[in-house]
Amino acid sequence: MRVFFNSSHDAHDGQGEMHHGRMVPCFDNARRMGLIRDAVALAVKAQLVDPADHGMAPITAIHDPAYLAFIENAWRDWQAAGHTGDAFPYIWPTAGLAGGAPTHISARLGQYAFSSDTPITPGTWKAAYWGAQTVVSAADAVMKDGEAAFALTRPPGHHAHANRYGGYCFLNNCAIAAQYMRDKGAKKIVVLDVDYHHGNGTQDIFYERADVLTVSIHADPKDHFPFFLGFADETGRLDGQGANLNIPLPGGTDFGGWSQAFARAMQKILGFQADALVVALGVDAHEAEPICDFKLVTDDFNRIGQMIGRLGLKTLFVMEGGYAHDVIGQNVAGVLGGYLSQAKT
Ligand code: Q9C
Ligand code: ZN
Repeated sequence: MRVFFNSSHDAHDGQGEMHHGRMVPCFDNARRMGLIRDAVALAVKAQLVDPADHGMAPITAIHDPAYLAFIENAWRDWQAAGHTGDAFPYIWPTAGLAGGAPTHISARLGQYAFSSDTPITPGTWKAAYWGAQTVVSAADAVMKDGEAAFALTRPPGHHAHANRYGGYCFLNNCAIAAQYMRDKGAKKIVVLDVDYHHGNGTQDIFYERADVLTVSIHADPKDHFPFFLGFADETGRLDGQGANLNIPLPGGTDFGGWSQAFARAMQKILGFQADALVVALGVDAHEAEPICDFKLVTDDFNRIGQMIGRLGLKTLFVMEGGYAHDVIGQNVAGVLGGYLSQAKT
């Protein structure tokens, strides 16, 4: 399988994040990528491909210009304010406290961040920009010959909205890829999100559109991140009514519960008759994951790959979460290997 690799990923290098009241090393760290790359190289005869530069157009097709300008310049502005550590927000515009148009970097961090777990570092924009180029390059390859590809990148993307960052995500790579595929002639796209966390950004970006079906299987937001989106009654709006499916699952879910959810997702996806599939490939549903509480084991990820292969769609895999260094490589390789064992092309 072609594996498009974001070799600029390590430019995003957070020193730490607040976790249960303490600063801890960032869960989204550079080591993840090498571990996944090496495991995938062994398991699925990966051909590593460098991304081409498709410029800003595929990114501005999804994200607001003012938001992009903010992310691109945030580190410079933070440094100009005299700060040397990673940039984090500490105040947010909330109901009753949202007046004016403040220009200070701390106000704008709160304006554009929806969570406080996501550092901005000197190379964040470079890593995120090349991450988007990595998924666009992979999407381009899939559209050209119909064969599957894997975009191996960090930072992840599925939590990012058109104008908000958080949950370790800045640019919504899956949304950028889906829109790019639309622009290259695919009429209907499915984004299937198997990351442990709800794909809030992807849902929001396509919520009023009928041409992109968003499906997410995830930990119930009533007690899991991102808390404020991802409930079962969110089914789309206006033209997009019926084109969003959330399947929230309780803590402790094992493959029995997860695969029942997938069966529901599969019915919805097959009924939609899409031209292509984008998989938001997080592997953080594994039992060893540090910030998650599902109970999948490594063999289950191969089964997930097989089930995705049986959907019979042109498929682009995009890396999302997965933080347990001992198992993420095997789990990603398992999905891709399972897919290849079932896919027609
Ligand atoms: N220290 C993805 O898996 N972090 N993002 C909460 C706070 C939010 C995970 C922990 C988890 C986001 C792509
Ligand atoms: Zn996740």
